[in-house]
Amino acid sequence: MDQAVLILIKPDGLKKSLTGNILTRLSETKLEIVAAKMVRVSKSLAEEHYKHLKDKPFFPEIIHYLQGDLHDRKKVMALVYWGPDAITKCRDLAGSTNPEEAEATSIRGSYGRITTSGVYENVVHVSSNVPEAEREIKLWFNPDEIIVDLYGTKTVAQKECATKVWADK
Ligand code: IDP
Ligand code: MG
Repeated sequence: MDQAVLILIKPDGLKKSLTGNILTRLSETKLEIVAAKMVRVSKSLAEEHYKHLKDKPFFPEIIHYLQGDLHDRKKVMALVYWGPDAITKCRDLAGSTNPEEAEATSIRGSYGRITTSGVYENVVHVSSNVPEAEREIKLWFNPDEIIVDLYGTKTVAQKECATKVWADK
């Protein structure tokens, strides 16, 4: 069954220059990349993304982590992969949440670490199931940033709104 999955290359992955390695590993899945962008992560986006972990003791730390505060890299790369069994394929390649328990050949097993304060710095995020993937993709992307029609859309009329465009030379 075709599925969509949100992948984030987290700030530690960007700081360690792992983008190429991670995308190469993910290309083993033969899935299609249907959206990609760099994102500066606001506190509210990070909190909404991890809202299911709100009550965990490590919640404040992972919000700082996703925002790039721990790595002086205030950005993540967000991608949507699409194709047969995309979620299982990408989660298998990513490996376990705890990088010390992740298979050594997995992305997290190869590149992740646990900080002295106990945060699992595991270089990538991968959606964990179909409803979570839909929730996360809708949180990180607008419909017109994705090159296939994944979910239902509607057209809304905008009242006068200011949009940034390129300045004349
Ligand atoms: P996942 O990323 O494998 O889906 P989640 O449970 O959704 O795992 O946790 C989100 C992120 O929070 C993890 O990727 C990791 O960075 C961090 N995290 C999860 N559990 C722990 C923990 O027990 N200690 C420290 N950090 C954790
Ligand atoms: Mg998760």
